[in-house]
Amino acid sequence: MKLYITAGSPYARIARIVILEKGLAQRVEIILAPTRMTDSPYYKINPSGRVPFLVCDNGIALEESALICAYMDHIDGQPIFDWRADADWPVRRLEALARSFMDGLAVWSRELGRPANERSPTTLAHEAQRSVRMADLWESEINHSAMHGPLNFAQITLACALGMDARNANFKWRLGHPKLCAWFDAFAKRASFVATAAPPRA
Ligand SMILES: N[C@@H](CCC(=O)N[C@@H](CS)C(=O)NCC(=O)O)C(=O)O
Repeated sequence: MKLYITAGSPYARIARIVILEKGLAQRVEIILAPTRMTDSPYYKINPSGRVPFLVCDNGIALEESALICAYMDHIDGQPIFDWRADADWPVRRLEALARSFMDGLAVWSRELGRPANERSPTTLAHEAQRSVRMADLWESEINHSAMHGPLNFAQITLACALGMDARNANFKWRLGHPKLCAWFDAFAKRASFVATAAPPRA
């Protein structure tokens, strides 16, 4: 299988963590995709131009980190991240909250990636304020048992969202959030998280 990524994509990071946690590193080739440019050769592989993008051995190609992760989780017939329908609504709620956090941070990050004179001050301010509200919310959610039990997508997604501070100096989520800091610092020791760290923004 081939997984197309960019080094800084938090969505691709989720998929890369799942590969490592599932011991699939030998089966998945990681390929850096040139995104957000005119006429990238990558558009011939994935017309949407987005990452992560998984090309499976049977030729089927998948977009969307959640779908890619579910596919990889099932590939050995022993899923470890599967939901148990009735019992797992709380985890799915938390995962959605973490993804919502990440989605806002990704918009902020995309805006920062534009030339300074093309950035929208309105968007920058809106996403900065959203990130403060979401960090406050997570400070009150982080003691939920699902965030401390066996690894799940809520934990991985939240850690990848918080880790986006490495490329955005204005995302100062640690301030006033001691419980979130303690949770993240413990999670950040995982080998799969360390191995997938994004390089600082160029
Ligand atoms: N909902 C998608 C989001 C993927 C996404 O937004 N990826 C960004 C990188 S973080 C991307 O590929 N951007 C390139 C582009 O927009 O052309 C997922 O979960 O996989």
